[in-house]
Amino acid sequence: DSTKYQYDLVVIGGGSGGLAAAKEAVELGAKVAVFDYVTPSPRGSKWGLGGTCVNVGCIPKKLMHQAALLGEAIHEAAAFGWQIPGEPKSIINDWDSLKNAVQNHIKSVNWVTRVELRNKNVDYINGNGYFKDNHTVVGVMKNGDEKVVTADKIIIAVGGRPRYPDIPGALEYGITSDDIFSLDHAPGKTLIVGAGYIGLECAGFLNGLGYDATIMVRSIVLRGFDQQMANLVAEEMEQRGVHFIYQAKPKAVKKQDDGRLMVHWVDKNGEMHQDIYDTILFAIGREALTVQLKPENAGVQILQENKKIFAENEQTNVSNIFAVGDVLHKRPELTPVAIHAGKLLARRLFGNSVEQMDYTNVATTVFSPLEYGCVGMGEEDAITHYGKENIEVYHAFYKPTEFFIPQKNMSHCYVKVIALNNADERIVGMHFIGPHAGEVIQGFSAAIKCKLTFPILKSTVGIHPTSAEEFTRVFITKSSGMDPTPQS
Ligand code: FAD
Ligand code: NA7
Repeated sequence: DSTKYQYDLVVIGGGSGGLAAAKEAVELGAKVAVFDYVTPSPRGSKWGLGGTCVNVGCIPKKLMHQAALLGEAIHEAAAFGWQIPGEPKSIINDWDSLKNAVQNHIKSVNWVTRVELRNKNVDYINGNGYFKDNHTVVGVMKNGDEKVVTADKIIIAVGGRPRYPDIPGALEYGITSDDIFSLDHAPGKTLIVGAGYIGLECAGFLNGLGYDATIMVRSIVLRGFDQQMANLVAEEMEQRGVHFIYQAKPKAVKKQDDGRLMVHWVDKNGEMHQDIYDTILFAIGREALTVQLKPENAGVQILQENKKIFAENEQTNVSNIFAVGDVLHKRPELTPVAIHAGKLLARRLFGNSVEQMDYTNVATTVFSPLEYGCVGMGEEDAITHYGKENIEVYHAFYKPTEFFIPQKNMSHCYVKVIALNNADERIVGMHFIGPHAGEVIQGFSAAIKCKLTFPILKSTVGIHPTSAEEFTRVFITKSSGMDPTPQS
């Protein structure tokens, strides 16, 4: 009997997934409350409603990436005949303007989100939620007061926060992606620890903005992604001036008298090294915020290994408690994934829908200086899954038209299509390195959902002159051993 509870649905976490579920549920007639609370980073950074993506993720990241691309474009413009008055100053001289512009945009999004919740009659509670039992959530407000609410159904959408390594000085002197976009001073010479996509993206835009950026790689670059593509992305970054320290782990961070940071690290032979940086940014992965929820009070199980929640069809082991977004075990940590799963879940809970979230073939893009977009399997995964003899890999390096006049490096512009070599030649992976990779790969991900085959791709007429059309032109197979570099 749902009438015995104050709410039909309480959502803990007002980020991408939680807000999507809450908004969809009220549209379907449910009475809904959302708890959202941001615990300040060890460095003291805090932000408003809307979660990681809006405040410290996708949005500020894309804006800083764009700032870096514009710096590149100013220099290219001269080659096309633009008269640039004086030498353009780099952002090094004016980090504040960039940071303020980005933060002002974020604040406007926070505001719009709040108004939207009010207009839709979602009760927003700015409290840190935890379970009292499987129908009761307590929110600890900023002043320490507790607000207790009961609900028929509860969705956990608390996302995660950056991890720090357990080494002296890391917490004290290091920053993470939670701090970089609102840093009150220019980052200067920066060491980025971690070579996942967040590490690469941060290093990429910092280098593009004119800062000295170094990435410390523990093992490989972009684990989980196609490794040929990952290495091309890293090579391009290296050519643009990003430094890489491979097979190394930080051991200690110490603050010097002049305020700069001395970082000690160990290489694969066990030898110690050190260097001085202005900023050290850890991008070594994220930890789900589930322990703070006191899940044991509700009987919700979390995995020991990574504190994530295993939830078949977003339902936890407790039948009235659900989970979406980054807290889910083995699901892509991406905003549109959290949003889509949240919406579909709300429709199943309150709208008689039976549609389940499909987590396969979700496209993604790494916003490295030369972007990398992909959908489906990487080459290694395709080989593991289907066997090398059952796939065909088509590939080509290509030359974007707009790269010629400014004589930009095109040696890493590359496309790869992985198809089965059986009768229908279904495509199981598409990979693209080049400008606007996200824009390029999005449409192809719809085609893959429609079970795109290699013959259909070949019969697709390209749009000239674009980089995306290179996908319709690939014909060289890796197995043929033919040279994939353009002959003209
Ligand atoms: P979140 O958006 O993290 O929201 C969770 C919310 O719950 C937060 O506001 C949190 O403070 C709050 N909360 C936590 N615990 C409690 C509690 N106990 N009580 C109340 N509130 C609580 N994804 C992309 O798709 N594209 C990108 O380009 C991209 N770039 C990224 C760049 C960076 C630097 C980072 C860090 C992430 C990026 N992501 C990107 C990932 C994306 O941000 C996440 O996948 C997405 O935000 C997950 O949504 P969520 O709803 O699971 O959690
Ligand atoms: P990822 O993708 O989990 O990458 C973490 C990176 O940090 C990866 O290169 C790791 O190397 C490295 N790592 C992990 N632990 C350490 C320690 N202790 N020391 C040095 N290096 C380490 O995390 P991101 O932060 O980039 O992104 C997290 C998610 O958020 C991501 O999936 C996005 O979807 C959004 P490894 O390969 O393990 O050797």
